[in-house]
Amino acid sequence: MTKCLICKTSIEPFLSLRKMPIANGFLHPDQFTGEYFYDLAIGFCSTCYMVQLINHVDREKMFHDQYAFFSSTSAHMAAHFKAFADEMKTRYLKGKADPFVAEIGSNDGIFLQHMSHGGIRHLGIEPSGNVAQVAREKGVHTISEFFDEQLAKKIRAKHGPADLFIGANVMCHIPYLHSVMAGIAHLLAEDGRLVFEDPYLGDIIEKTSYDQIYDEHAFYFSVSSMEYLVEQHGLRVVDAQPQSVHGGSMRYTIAHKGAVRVSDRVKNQKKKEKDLGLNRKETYNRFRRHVEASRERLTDLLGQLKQKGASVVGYGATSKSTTVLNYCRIGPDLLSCIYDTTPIKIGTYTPGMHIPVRDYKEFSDKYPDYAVLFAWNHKEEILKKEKQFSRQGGKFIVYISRVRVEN
Ligand code: DWN
Ligand code: SAH
Repeated sequence: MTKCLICKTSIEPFLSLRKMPIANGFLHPDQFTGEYFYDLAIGFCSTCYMVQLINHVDREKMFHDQYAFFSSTSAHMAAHFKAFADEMKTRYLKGKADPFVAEIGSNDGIFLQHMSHGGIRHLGIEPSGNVAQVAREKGVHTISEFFDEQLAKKIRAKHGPADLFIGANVMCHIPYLHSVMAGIAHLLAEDGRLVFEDPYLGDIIEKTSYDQIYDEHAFYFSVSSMEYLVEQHGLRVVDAQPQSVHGGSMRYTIAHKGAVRVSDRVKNQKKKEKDLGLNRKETYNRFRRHVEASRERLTDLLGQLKQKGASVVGYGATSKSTTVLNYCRIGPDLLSCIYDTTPIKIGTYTPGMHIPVRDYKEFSDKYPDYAVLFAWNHKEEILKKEKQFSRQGGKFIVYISRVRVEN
């Protein structure tokens, strides 16, 4: 029996996605033998409503000096983080004498660069050494460590309380969330705010975006489960704002209990979650059936295209694609390669299924008939960039929310 990481009661597994490699474990042929695999499965806690992984991969296997995800590869995300930073400055930092901003999972400095350039005292906490170094080169103060309660104490002793504590697509990556929340409660100034965003469970269920399920994503948050967690640390969810990025995210604003009025949006969102059935086991069983149907449709479609002799590639070697490729058993026989912009991924092979990753600049050398859009969350940006592909008759295959060929 597996115990809930948040409330310690037992969790109910509802979907098993087979043996999986490390989602960002892009590799070279000499590393194929001995590649690491684990059982990817997810469960629901009917006590605190937290949806979570059943098995966890050691953090050092995922976050290290060769981490393959660089936040600034998307211009749309760069604009999102600029707007996020501007809003935070106006709302919470204006008029403060010498504010201090901390961010976990600060990656290549996509958010904190806007604090650094504004002369604001800041600290990035980013364990993946290579992306942290890129941030430092942009003038962003960064330490390469994993954040937890112990580190929070050290940071407060050195820098004083944080007026603002930020996290984007990182909180859901940390299985030891109680330590993280206890640390934040200790570090946050009395009138400080914790503001973070993560992929939203409601969107994952509604869109059948099962590809959000992989080793790095230990949790799939809702406002209801977040409330349960933070209240155990003297904190309160005071706002919840849906975001369109990463296929549908939620931005949570959290403060010390009693410090701030709770927005009506929190109550409204919790009502929506009940209506969506996020508190019921049946919802997750239905999700499993939708996932299985999606796999069948995608593999059928790719099988038919192969029979017809069509050329098919992938676009965007995302972490999410590792789940889809391995769960659906899609290999180089069905997809000849995947195009991507990330230098560290180019020339490698995808985890588990070993499809070659090529430079996106070569995509136009000889356009394929079809391209499976694994970076579906960046669809607008990619479609704009690849107008010529569509113009000369190429078609994108999208599998979220349903499998289809886009015309
Ligand atoms: O939570 C996480 C999110 C924030 O980022 C991490 N656990 C890991 C990572 O997940 P992902 O790999 O699924 O993220 P993206 O942003 O969907 O990845 C985009 C991929 O697509 C990158 O490899 C870059 C590539 N790309 C491209 O080839 N052309 C992206 C864009 C925008 C493009 O135009
Ligand atoms: N915030 C960025 C990066 C998200 S990827 C964005 O939204 O684009 C997740 C990042 O969290 C990785 O860079 C990883 O190294 C970092 N991370 C993982 N565990 C962490 C921990 N315990 N403390 C701080 N950062 C962590």
